[in-house]
Amino acid sequence: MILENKYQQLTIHPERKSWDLVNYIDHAPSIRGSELAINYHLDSNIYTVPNEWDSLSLNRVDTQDTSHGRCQMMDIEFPPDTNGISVRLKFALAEAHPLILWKFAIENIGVKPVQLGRIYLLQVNGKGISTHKASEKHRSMLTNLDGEPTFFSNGWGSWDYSGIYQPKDHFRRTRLGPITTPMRVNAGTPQPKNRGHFSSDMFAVVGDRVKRGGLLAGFLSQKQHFGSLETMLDRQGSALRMWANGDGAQLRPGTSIETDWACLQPLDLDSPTPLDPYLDAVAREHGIDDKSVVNLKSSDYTGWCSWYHFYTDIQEEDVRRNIKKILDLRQDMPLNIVQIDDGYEKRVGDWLDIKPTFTNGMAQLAEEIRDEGLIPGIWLAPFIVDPRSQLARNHPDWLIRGRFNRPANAGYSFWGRFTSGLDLTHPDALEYTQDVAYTAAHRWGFPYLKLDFLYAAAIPGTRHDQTKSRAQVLRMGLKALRKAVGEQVTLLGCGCPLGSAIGIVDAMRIGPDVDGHWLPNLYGLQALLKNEPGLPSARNAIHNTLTRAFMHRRWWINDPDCLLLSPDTDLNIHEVRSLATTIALSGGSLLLSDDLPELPQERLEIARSLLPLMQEQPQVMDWFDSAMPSRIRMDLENPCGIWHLFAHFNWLDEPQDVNISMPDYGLDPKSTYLGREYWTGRLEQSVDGMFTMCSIPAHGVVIWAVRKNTPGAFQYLGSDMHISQGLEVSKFESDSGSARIWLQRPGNVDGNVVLSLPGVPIEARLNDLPCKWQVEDLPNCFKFMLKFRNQGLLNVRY
Ligand code: 9PG
Repeated sequence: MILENKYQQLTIHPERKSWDLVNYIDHAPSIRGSELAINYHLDSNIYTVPNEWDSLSLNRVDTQDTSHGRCQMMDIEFPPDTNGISVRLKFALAEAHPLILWKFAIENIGVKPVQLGRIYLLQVNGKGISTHKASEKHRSMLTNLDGEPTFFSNGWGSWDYSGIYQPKDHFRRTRLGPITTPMRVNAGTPQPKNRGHFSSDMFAVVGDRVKRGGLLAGFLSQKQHFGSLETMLDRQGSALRMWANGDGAQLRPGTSIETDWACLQPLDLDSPTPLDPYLDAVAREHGIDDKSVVNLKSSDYTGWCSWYHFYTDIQEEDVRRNIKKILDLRQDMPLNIVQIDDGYEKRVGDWLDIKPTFTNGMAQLAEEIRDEGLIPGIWLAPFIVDPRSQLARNHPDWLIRGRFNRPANAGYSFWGRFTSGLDLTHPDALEYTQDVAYTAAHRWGFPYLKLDFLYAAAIPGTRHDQTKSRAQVLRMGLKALRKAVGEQVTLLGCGCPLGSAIGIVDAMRIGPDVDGHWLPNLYGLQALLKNEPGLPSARNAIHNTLTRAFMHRRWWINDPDCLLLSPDTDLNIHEVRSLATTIALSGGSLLLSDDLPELPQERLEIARSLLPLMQEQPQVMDWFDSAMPSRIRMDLENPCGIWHLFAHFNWLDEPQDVNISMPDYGLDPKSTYLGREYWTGRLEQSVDGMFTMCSIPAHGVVIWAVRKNTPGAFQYLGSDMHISQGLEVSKFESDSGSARIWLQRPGNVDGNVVLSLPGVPIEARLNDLPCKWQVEDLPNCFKFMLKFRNQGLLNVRY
């Protein structure tokens, strides 16, 4: 039994009860002897299906049109086991994409309900996990990973560490146990302790850093189950397991369930966008065909958030002072959203009970914000409950239950208690969350909702409806919130298992909270916490912004969390610039979160230089090669031509001299390039495809605007007005002996632009007044000093 396209060949071996997958993409790992198994419980026994491979029946449908294009389909039916559990296995091999998809349909035609456990869709044991029948020849494993096997692990939720591991590494587990585990760990995903043993959620990539081939394994959605993956990396044969978590949900007689599609995609690690076939398939699976999913389509996704300066001490007056500052800054630095974060509510859970420090109530404040032409936004955590809330007291039956029928632990929060999760299968609890979201959006008037701590609906425990998996409950809850507020309201997911929200939210937090400390430093415990992967810190936030950059504009708008600019934090100026550069290059939202009236002008200028936003998806060059990626490329184009931004970060604790080498960013070293570095203004011409000896401070960054050198031509090389060093140009023209550049910036500008000219300037005028220039270090390069308001026309004769 074989399915084949130009990328892959799948062979099913009923006599071995396993299947093989050979990938034709160069050096991509292949799979030998993968087994399938569905575990379920009945009367405290564990059973495994399918096992009757001798009497399976094969229904082969040659090709079918699906949402993933034409697919070769194969349908295998296993006879029911003694308890009446019958299984169908469907394979679909896409003709136009390097994707093989498969899923189980499980039906209970028996007389007793069973509880589903792990549903293994892929299981090769490699060298590390020994099996009884493991003769060398039939050992099941991933092959072709004998160079430097590497694993990309995706964290479960918004805050959770995502990044690569090698055989010598340890998985980054939290050491804070029940305090934080429910918030950050999918209960179905193991947190391995041994070297070379790793896990992941929803999808993962295994690849060989030397051979440059890889294989993505994952699920196209998390509508039915949370998917988990586990590997043991070994040059001689790696293990990989992938399963859907049945969560012990009941499958009652006469009912059936289909898993989400499992998927394998071979890939070339050196392709600029290696994960695209998978990312696009996931988007299609959720009805996202248009790549811009956000509701804030016409305006920039910019604003201010109250959290990282005021925390829960926020008062109405603080919001008002910040609105006033936003209005004062409007001409120079337009911000759109005013988002009130946690702290206005009396207790988490009692969302309609507002603190007296919000004297006039939320509707009034929203109206004030709207009247100023700004977008009011508000934070809600509709699925988590503070046990001291009225909600918990009045409706104990709305809480997910754990051991001894006590409320299940949803993690410890700085609200000062272990929290609980709402049981969304209780119709009244679900209706309450819908009413809360509707009230915030439509009675109070906040068209932008930050929905936080969403994982709390998906913690393990007992619910009213015992037939639902945790993933089904969360998906249902998120859809109910979307339905309650309508399509026009912008939803930002946070603290959310990523897969559950695709196609529902407009934007998603993809990393831990930012913080005024470089490393986690909760309660001053830096020494203890510095390796905690998900705790608030600038480094942790930056890390995931880089490692999850590829999700941007495929599944939602990435939210890299806020930019902290204040000189009063523990971050030095280089760290602030690294944060600003990462956020700018994420292509996602930009929210400031300082007390704006207190910010010194030179720090505000940093934010100003990021506006308007560059909304492109960045390319993180070394996402599979460094645990903390350091090189980003973004390609830009406008009337001043085509150019690239190359960022290089120095994550070491001491300064570093680096060469910015064109091939490292995918450019041809044989051409010569002109580059201008944004933060220092340094100008360089490449020698042998390199800008050499670029010194970068500890935790700092350089960001070069790189343009192909066209000798004898008139060229724009950059400016100190915008981090892109080019998007400030709205029109550009030249003829023999003169050139004109139209510049567009909000407000008053006092800056400079650098040009390369075919000759020496004879005269330069800005908006018809004479302007000064200066010779730069590179031949034919000149810097023009400009002062204008909103628009500047620079006219140069040479
Ligand atoms: C408001 C904050 C902000 C922030 C969110 C989220 O482990 N914890 O106790 C924990 C607390 C806060 C937190 C994440 C984890 O942050 O990411 O932007 O909205 O809630 O309470």
